[in-house]
Amino acid sequence: MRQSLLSAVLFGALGFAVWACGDRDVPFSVEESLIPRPSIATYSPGTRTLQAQARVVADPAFAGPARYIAERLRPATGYAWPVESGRPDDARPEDIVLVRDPALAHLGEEGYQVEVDENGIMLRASSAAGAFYAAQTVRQLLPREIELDTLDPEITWEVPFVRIEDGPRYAWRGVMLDVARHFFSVEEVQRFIDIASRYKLNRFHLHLTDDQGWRIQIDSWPNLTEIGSRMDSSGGPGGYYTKDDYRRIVEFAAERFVMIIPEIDVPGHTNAALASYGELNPDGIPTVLSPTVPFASTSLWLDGPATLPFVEDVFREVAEITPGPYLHVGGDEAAATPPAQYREFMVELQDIIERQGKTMLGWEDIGAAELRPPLLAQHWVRPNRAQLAFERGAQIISSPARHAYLDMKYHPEFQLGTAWIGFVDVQQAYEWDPVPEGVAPEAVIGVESPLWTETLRTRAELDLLAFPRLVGHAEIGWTTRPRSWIEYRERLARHGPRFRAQGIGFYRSTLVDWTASDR
Ligand code: TNX
Repeated sequence: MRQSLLSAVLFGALGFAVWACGDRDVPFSVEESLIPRPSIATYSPGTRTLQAQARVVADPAFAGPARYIAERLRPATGYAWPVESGRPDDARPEDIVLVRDPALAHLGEEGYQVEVDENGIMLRASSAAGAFYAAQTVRQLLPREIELDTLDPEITWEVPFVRIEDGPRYAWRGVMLDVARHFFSVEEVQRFIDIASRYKLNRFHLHLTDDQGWRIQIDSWPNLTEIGSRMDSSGGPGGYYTKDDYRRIVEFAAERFVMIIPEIDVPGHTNAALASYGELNPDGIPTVLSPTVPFASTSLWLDGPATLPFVEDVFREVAEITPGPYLHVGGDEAAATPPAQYREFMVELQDIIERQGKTMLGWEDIGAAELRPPLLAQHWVRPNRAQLAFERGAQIISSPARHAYLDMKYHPEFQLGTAWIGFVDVQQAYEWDPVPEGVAPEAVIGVESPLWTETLRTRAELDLLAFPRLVGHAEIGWTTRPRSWIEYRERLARHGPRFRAQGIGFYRSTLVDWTASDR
């Protein structure tokens, strides 16, 4: 018997068991493999099968999400999935219907409902983002083969009868990719964004500059890319994004309701800039571009006459190509900058950012300076710094290295990654709360998972470090339900084959019994 048939039978039986309990919130419901876990999911016996003549019928405001889901459904089903603008009355029972319903505003900007029953498959939301997340949920309710790019004529495309009502815990659900230590192509970045959006992440932070390389075109300071981009942490040739490349990333992300957060790290972590322009150094001589700059050893020359104009030009040009309201200024590990100068510079920098019409965001280290709201600070290692920023009125994004850093080794023998904070296995990556000590819960706007790339060069290496930890973080950022590792571990195991179908090369942590769901 085909696995899909078998699982359909099992699915039905288990679905019935859960339904029969009459419990809307069964914590260990075995049939469920959705990540992140929805607020409410009520299963009932029965399934709906996708039909060859089915269409996607959507409110005109949801044309984007409708096209997205149709594109996903076409390759594996082989059905045409025409997308049509219309209301529920225009739909036939076999259609997937996306309904705009302002009455669902109480679920939040990103909330949605999914209803699968004998009448059809109905997705409801008050905004397009909610419709997109509803579509991602339906995608995960389908057999995993829906992820394949080739036709699978043997599958019956069944969706269990279910009623889901869902919306996020946090507004900020992010992932960061360090493209400075090793450079990743536009296509690699887009693939990563696409996968992140499947797990309902909505922020993509690009760490664009660091000691080892400068990765974004700045027209008024061309050496930054002419010279500063031509190295990476392995001594390789590096690379950079032209402004058009960057715009392509922004646009691709926006179609998936992901906002790009660009980071230009100042005043530390700046050797690539210092090597590009002598006037940013006290002796007027460019430094040497090098893959092995010691941590926290570099700083812009803050007394230099060229430095503030340089910083303003860079942030102005980045602001011009960034539709989102935030500019990330880094501000971390500026040990080579005299503390008083650091504080003064950060205050000037906030003015520069505001002149671009943007809000300043920095690593928690910026808490040292007298900054004012609106301000965002990203917690990574010292809760007291995050607390300082919070006391100055900052909102906090939580990225504690001990749990959220995707570049930490899973265990001592793991071949890739770093371990300065210790080892972070899948359980430790899942078991934490985003509220740092000393910070009020309402000041925390979300979570973000940084993927630093000192040791990572390829897409396969990114996958291995990011997955499955990132989807656990996505769940922490999204779900409003109480979480338990014991429950999650099983759900994650059931999700394993779905990673494979998506072509995600995840780390098979021994804490998870992947074999239970293997074919
Ligand atoms: C600390 S996190 C850094 C990065 C490194 C990372 C490695 C932060 C703000 N600074 O420069 O890449 O550790 O884990």
